[in-house]
Amino acid sequence: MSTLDELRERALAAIADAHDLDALDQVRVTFTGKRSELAGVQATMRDLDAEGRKALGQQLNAFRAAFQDAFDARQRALGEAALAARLESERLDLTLPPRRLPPGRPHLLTQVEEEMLAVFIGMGFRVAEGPEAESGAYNFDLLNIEPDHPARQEMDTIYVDGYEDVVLRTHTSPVQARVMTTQAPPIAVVVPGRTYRADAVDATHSPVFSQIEGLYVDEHVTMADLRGTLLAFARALFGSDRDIRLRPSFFPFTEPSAEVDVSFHGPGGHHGWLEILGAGMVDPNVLEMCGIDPERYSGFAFGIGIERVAMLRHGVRDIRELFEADARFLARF
Ligand code: 2NL
Repeated sequence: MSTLDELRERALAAIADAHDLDALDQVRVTFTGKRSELAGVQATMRDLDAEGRKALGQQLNAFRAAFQDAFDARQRALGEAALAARLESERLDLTLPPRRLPPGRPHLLTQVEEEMLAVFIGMGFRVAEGPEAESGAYNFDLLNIEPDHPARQEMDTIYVDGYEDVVLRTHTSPVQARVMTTQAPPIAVVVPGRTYRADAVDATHSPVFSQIEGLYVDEHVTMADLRGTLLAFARALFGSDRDIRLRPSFFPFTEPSAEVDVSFHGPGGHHGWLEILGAGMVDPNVLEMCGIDPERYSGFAFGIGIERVAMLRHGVRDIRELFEADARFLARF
């Protein structure tokens, strides 16, 4: 009997000594498992008479009850301590001030592009986009640019190495050709995007530049529609006091074609005209090649260089500023 008392002393001491849940479980195995001293005491039962068994049985029950109470209390205490430690280690200080990052903004070219697109979207144009690597068919043939046209020579066009007939698009017009070959009029799209020419870099030239081209095809579209659309555009972008003028020009894909100037009034009564874009009535050949009946439909098209507009609007004197990513330059806009 005193064996069990002594065993209880040691068991309760071991429970009190267990400093985590794993150690506590180990105490349970050691003192009450199949090969424990308790199991040894229990095995002596069969050598006892009925009275002895009853007495030992009560002692054993008392031992188990005392062990279980101490075990449960210790388990609860260790569990609460573990949770408290975890909550403390994962504590977030919500009063810490945030790290302030200098706010970024879209690149000047993106700002100007979005501003121009918004004007055309407001007039009912939709935005279309397409690939920068194009076939000669879409970049040239469908646009009435003949195989021997100087623009197709390696001197002006960047050909993609290893392909028979793939170029970096020299304008965004191939996207309009894609729209015309897949959609029926009325068509009103503006196409923004990067374009490529084999140009040497200087203050006004870059081999990579961006355009917005526009195309409107429907029944009865005339030069008056072209003029009204471009006048509304020029006034939205440059100011409601502006006028535009159209000068005769030539593009392979429009007939007639025009260069479009916007008026300006500078300080000291200084005034004049600034060229901002090229435009014209879509050549009936182009409509026909793109699957649109030129007897029924007519259209106008225009092309605007985004860099040029950005430079005019913001007094940027060298196109290279727009590609160098100098943070001091970019922060000005
Ligand atoms: C310029 C001139 C222009 C077009 C682009 C065009 C597209 C199709 C059919 C007809 Cl699919 N025309 N585009 C027309 C006239 C001028 O761009 O100087 N851009 C900077």
